[in-house]
Amino acid sequence: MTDLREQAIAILRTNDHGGYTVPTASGLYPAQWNWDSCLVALGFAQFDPDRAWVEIETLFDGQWADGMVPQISFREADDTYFPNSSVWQAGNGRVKTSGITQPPVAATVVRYLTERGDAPRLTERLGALLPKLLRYHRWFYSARDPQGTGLVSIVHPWESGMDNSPVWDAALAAVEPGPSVAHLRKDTGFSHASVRPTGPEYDRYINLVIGYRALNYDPAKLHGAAPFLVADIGFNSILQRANRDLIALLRGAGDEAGAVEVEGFAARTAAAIEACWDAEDGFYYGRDTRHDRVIRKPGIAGLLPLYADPTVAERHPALLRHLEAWLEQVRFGVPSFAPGTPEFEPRRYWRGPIWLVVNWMVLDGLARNGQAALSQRVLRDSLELVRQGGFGEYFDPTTGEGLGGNSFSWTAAMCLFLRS
Ligand code: 2M8
Repeated sequence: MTDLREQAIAILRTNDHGGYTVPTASGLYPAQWNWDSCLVALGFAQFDPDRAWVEIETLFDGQWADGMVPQISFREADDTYFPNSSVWQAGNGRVKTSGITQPPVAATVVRYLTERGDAPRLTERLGALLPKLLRYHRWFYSARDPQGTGLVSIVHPWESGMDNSPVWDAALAAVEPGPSVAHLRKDTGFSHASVRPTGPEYDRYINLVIGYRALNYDPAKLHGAAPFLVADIGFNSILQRANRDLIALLRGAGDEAGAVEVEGFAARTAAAIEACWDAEDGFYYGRDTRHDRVIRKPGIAGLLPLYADPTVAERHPALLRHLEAWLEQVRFGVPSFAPGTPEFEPRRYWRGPIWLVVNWMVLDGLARNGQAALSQRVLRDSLELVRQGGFGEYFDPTTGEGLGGNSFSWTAAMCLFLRS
């Protein structure tokens, strides 16, 4: 039997469709996904540094003129996916894309690749990417936080990457469902319907897309009109970490003006994330911007301020007690939603299962916050999941079973990266 490293490398090589990596060999996602690609680059970096950079370069080839980097870049036949490019009808003239974005991990990954220092033409490549990263971050603050609150809002649950987390339930229920799209869905042909988002959720996902398409995905109109507008704590934490990494990259490259500009974004976001701390519950919660209310739901996103800021654990040790309590109730960490709650479903998409990419963010945040023992626990669990559950898309925290798409790229990438 080949070892895990060889298996993981084989998966990334197989899913490499020529400069970009599809998320799975199963056919479930026949395109390039934004945060999948960035996180997959962390895996490529372990055996092919040049290829790691290519993944990011290809992703930024889909960047829009206004700076947005889309959730999906459609680069091959996409009729096994719904909604595909013919539904989105979007792009930048070169690449067909969706019309929304995803968690901005790019600057964090580029910093990691830069600090490894082992890719060919590194200075030139970084020089080409930095202005694109800067435009991407500027876009978030102008398009998604026009009032300058420090928290950017997402306009679709898909932007969060945690599609049907219970955190969105109330905000999504307030969205008009539109006509049923049950007959158009393709995902349930690949994964059992019982583990995928429900029919009512999908109807609303698509109705949002249709509404945004009618506005030509114009950010100036979208922010005011979006029926789903949420300042997610996880998304903002990921952006904040990326802000810090972008500042380091810009300063390292001698772009002081750029670094100072991003420091301005980061200062606002640091204060706004801190204002999301709920002292009573000892947890971080995001806000429903559209309905101006706190979303008091314990999703894994509420742990991600640890990933954004190495001083969180010292300020709020209560946050760690939540994580410890979650870990006591499952065999493997970290469930994507608090176990023991009525919404927790260990096998259904983002309502309880484990994703290794989020585990990495949690364990990295814990280590940076001086929580070595907890960080090691999450690392051990992550590697054990692959050893016994294979390279699935995600894992059941109560049994460790691998679920969803098989030969999954970011699971393979995390296996390589976390073992390094
Ligand atoms: C899932 O999301 C897509 C839509 O973006 C889907 O279900 O069709 C999520 O897990 C998301 O975070 C991920 O990027 C994508 C591809 O792995 O799949």
